[in-house]
Amino acid sequence: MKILLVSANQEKVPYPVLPIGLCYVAESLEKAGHQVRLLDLCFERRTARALDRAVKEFEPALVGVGIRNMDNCDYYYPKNFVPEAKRVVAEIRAATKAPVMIGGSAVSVLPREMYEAIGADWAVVGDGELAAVELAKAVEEKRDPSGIAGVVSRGAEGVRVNPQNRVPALDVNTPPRMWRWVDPQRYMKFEGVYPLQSKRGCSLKCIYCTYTNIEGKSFRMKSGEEMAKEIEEIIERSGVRDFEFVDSTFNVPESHAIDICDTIIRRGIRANFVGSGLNPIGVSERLLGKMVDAGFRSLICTAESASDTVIRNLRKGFTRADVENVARLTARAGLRTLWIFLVGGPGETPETVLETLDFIHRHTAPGDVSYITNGVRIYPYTALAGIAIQEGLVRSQEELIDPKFYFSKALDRKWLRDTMIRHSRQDPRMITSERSQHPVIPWGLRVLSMLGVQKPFWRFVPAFNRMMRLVS
Ligand code: B12
Repeated sequence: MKILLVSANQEKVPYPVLPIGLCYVAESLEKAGHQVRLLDLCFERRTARALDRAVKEFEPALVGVGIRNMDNCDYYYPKNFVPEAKRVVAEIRAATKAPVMIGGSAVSVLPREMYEAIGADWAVVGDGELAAVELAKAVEEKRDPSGIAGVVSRGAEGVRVNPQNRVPALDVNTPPRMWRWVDPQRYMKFEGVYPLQSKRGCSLKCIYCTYTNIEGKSFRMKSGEEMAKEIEEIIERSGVRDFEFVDSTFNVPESHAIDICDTIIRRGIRANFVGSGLNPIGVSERLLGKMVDAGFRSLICTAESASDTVIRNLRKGFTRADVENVARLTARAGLRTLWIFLVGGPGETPETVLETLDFIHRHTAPGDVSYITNGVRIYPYTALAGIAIQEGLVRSQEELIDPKFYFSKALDRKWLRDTMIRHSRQDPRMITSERSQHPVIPWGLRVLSMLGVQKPFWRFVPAFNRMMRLVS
């Protein structure tokens, strides 16, 4: 059967990201014997025209739309991507009578509401590899797919959301071989780095996070050998050398991260890993040493806070001492770090905010940058959503399809914003999420990329801040 897959994501902040999830689905459908094409709308100005042309040329019997983002999680410059995704599906409907299935992380976060809002025939929640193949088979055989695991459908009794159908281990998946489906080089013209996934699942308990809802709590791994082979093929086939692991956290569990690094080192792969997520839980000097030897050039450390009170309330499972230790170890290893902070959660006060700022100023290395988000996006079916409902900030999980933000009652929002601005004037290594929405940034990234400057480009945040101060 002919299946057209469409990547609806057009977001360019912080940079355009390759549709890895949709490419996994494309590989699985093809392996199941279907004829598959992928239309990437990321750089497409006139989506209706592109969709119409693709449908007329290919005449698909089923269309699958990948929806990555619901919103940009930014309190000050909110962007809601749901209307955009809805428009794409309407444009597909205008071009073809083929049924439409949707999937992607946005759908997994809130399956029922996204399904209803977008107006697709079916949705897939969680991993797409198995569910999309079974759904396509049912469509081909003109069977009702509503009983298939991972499928969301509409029936006489309303919307039915079936439990996810997760792949047992990543080794069983065909690698997403993205150069076959999209043009990776277009992405590389921005800060684009090639995404790799070495595992799915997250065992952590952070109260605001969606990862366990999307990927589950238990780890499903790809072995070091399989990962290394995948990287070698990417380098050979697409010429890309800048990578980032999109695992929820790269270093948990540490034994797996070490296996990945050891295999990369043993096979002599020459690549740059520029943006993998590091959680301060149990970061060892041994792991960082291996990461450097494997080609890791920089890290993204999701500390979220440097106040013991807030870290405890967010159930991060580490302490400020651990965060300080990571700062020491990464500096010693020569690994530049982008520190991620999430300010305003339960129990946050002006004092705890100042503790985090003190950490940034005194403990992060001169080459490091800190990225700060004010206000915590309340995601449905998380512990934070429960707290917000209890405190009367939101009425139900369902309304959280529209972005709502948690701000501790002990914080004055104006004070918080002014404080962040004042501190980033003193310390230009800080950037707030609202500042990162500046329209000049995508252009700056393109220029740096054209000049062949080494990634990560966030190391130019201090220069950007100084330049902005001159012009404003
Ligand atoms: C790594 C990551 C990043 C990296 C990306 C690096 C890179 N080079 O790709 C960075 C830090 C840059 C980033 C940025 C952003 N991110 Co992000 N990111 C993630 C993370 C951790 C993993 C995404 C990923 O690649 N997964 C791996 C793939 C294989 O999984 P998948 O996409 O879900 O695909 C599977 C299924 O969904 C399904 N599927 C996918 N498509 C389709 C289509 C069909 C038809 C079907 C049937 C199935 C299907 O099958 C796939 C295979 O099983 C997720 C959280 C998570 N654990 O999912 C957040 C997440 C996707 N990000 C999110 C957001 C909001 C953003 C930003 C908007 C925020 C920001 N301002 O920084 C930007 C947007 C960037 C952009 N241009 O679009 C949200 C999206 C939800 C929401 N609120 O809208 C998530 C879910 C995190 C969260 N806050 O809950 N992100």
